[in-house]
Amino acid sequence: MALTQADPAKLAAARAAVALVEDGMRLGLGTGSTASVMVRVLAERVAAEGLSLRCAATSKATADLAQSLGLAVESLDDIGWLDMTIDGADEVDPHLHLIKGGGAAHLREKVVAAASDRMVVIADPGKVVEVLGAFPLPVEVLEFGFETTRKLIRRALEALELGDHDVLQRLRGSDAVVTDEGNLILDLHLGAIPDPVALARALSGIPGVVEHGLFLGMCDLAIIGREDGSVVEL
Ligand code: ABF
Repeated sequence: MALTQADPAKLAAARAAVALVEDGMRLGLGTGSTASVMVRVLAERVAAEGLSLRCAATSKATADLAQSLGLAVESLDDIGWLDMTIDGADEVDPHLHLIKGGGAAHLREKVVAAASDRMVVIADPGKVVEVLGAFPLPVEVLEFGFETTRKLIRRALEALELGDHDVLQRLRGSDAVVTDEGNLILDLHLGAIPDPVALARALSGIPGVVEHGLFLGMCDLAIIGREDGSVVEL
């Protein structure tokens, strides 16, 4: 896809984030359509200015895209630590708490973001919410004991008085979505998450849960692109 065809709001956010990149930086590259636009913008800047960067990808898909565009992609452990990660999100609230995982990549995204001095989120205005939860919360779950883990999640939701909501396995057609780590995804259709800290703590305590899509206290800056090419920073 040529950048001229990219969504203008996503392109505006991507350009503003790439403008923060400095020569010699160690970068985390996010996953999703907005992050993909960012990778393309970054590759153009690297080629134009001859920047020297070390990049760690948050998914196989992002690694493939970045390498196809000439970016040097290495394993996170080979780089060791990152100066900045630029990634998308499904929801951003006023506290810069995020829901991520719509791209089934939130486990690696969270590891990469945690290994970064700074996390910058890029998004279009539709991602900005007052309260998290309208977007179904992704939870990466082991295949072993999958249905048991689903029961334990439903019990945790009842204990938090979040009510009886759909906890649905993510499918692509009739096939189970399998993550880069070989795990499965459950999506929690909660509608609203009034206390994301309590929910994150409860989900993290369930053995079969590998990682949930609540990113709390991890985002340092959210760049919201707009159709006119301008951006708002949260
Ligand atoms: C990835 O990007 C996912 O965690 C998140 O769900 C998704 C957002 O995708 P898009 O930019 O395509 O809306 O970080």
